[in-house]
Amino acid sequence: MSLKIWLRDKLVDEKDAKISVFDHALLYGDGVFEGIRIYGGKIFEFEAHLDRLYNSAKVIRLVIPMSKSALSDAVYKTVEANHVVDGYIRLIVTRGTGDLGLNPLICKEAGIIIIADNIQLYPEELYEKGLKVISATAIRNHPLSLPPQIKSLNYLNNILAKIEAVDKGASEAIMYNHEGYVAEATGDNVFVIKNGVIYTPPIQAGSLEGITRAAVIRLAQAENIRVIEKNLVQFDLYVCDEFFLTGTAAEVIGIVEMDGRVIGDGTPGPITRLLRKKFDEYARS
Ligand code: PXG
Repeated sequence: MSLKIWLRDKLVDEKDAKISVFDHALLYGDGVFEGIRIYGGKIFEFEAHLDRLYNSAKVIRLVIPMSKSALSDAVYKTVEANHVVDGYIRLIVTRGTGDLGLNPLICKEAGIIIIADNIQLYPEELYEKGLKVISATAIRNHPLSLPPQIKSLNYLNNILAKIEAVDKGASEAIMYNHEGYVAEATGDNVFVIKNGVIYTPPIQAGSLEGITRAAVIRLAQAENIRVIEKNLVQFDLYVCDEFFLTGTAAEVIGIVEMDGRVIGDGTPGPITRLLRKKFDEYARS
């Protein structure tokens, strides 16, 4: 079935959803985006996603040509037009049409693209068995180069890390920062559990401020599980009792092997399972 896509200021057929080859999003990866879930017709943590989008845009001096509430209406209209109940929204703001030069400030108006589609969830089996990850040699963006908190259309270093994972037969790659501390996975935040305490790298270690991450921290604390934000090194991941990732696409998923080391007993642990269940209940509540 052909989708209805929001393009600039209206819904168009998928076949007509086209942007200029002079859009700097294409020429330079210049733009920002969000990936958002819809559970049972409700948009998950929509405010937080909108806030992150507008903050990312502000930092790269991209003016989103719509208020938050107008953009929110456009997202709801796109969801309704595509009859999405359990699905995924990709909200993209491009720098807009410019010329072949780098200067973004000559681009007249930012482009808005909204895609709402059903998604194929990872098979349940993957959540039961857990994933294999590797350490990437490609590091996360240096914060003085491109702040990792910006959810930009520039994912090349994460893509290089993902290629390393695929080459080694793993599902995900763990990325470190310029100082060697754990930052995050290529599209997910990292958590480990040791002696019943949850540890996750601080955002300052070089990760995106994950919205799933924040929800899982709150859910863990509600279960009286301690969560400590602390710089982690590779050793901490190898010797933890449990290891899981959080993200919009993966939700909460256990890691059972890293760089050839078995994590815990080789299956997603009890706290990981509990948090996955709590997350599922929360998302659908
Ligand atoms: N780190 C990075 C680098 C990300 O891109 C996350 C962490 C998790 O954040 P949220 O807010 O989703 O909990 C992301 C998530 C997708 C997709 O298809 C998502 C992301 C990137 C690429 C694809 O869901 N971002």
